[in-house]
Amino acid sequence: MTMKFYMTPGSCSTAIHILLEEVEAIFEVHLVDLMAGDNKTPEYLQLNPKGTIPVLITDDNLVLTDFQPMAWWIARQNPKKALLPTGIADECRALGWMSYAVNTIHGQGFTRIFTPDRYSLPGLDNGAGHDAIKQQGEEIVANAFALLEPVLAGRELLFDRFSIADAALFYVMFWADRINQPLPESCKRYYQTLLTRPTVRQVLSEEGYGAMFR
Ligand SMILES: N[C@@H](CCC(=O)N[C@@H](CS)C(=O)NCC(=O)O)C(=O)O
Repeated sequence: MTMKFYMTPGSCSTAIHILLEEVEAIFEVHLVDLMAGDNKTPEYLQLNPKGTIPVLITDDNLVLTDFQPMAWWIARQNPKKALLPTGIADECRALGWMSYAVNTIHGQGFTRIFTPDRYSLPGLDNGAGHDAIKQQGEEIVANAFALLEPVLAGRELLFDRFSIADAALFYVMFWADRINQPLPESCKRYYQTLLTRPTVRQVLSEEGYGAMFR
């Protein structure tokens, strides 16, 4: 069975798309239009009751519905592509940074910036309330990048080779770039280096961001 990949261009699924290209996977793309509510249809919720993208159905019919196990599966399934650093200590560090990107930078920061309505409280669900929630999100993101700044200083990648953690940090930096949230110097240089990676260019071009490279 061919793998099926449920994704939305320019979302967190972009990083999984990059990892699938890194391992030269063969997969069928199923576009999910979040704005149109494709992720809330009964058919989609049967596939992923969480109503989120990405979803990956593997060639042996395993349904993966969360970013981190999906990235882990892709890396573990393709050991020759070495998408994890060497040694258990660095593997754990990679999981730690991936988790920080997905849970903190995305889950706490960008979710407030992109969907402040989710955090509204009675009496706060007006424009000013949403602006305050977005500002809180921007602060969470800015603090996270400030924390990463010394980690990335003088480095092209988090470890000695491209890993699932770099893919996760890439998508949150890509979002910062899209909304013009400034990245500190080392984060910016790291992000710009990732943008030169062939799989990153290919995926962004396929997802409609080719103009970034012209
Ligand atoms: N924790 C989830 C996060 C995925 C997620 O939040 N995806 C967003 C798009 S980047 C989504 O599906 N949003 C739609 C929704 O939550 O209704 C994961 O690990 O996959």
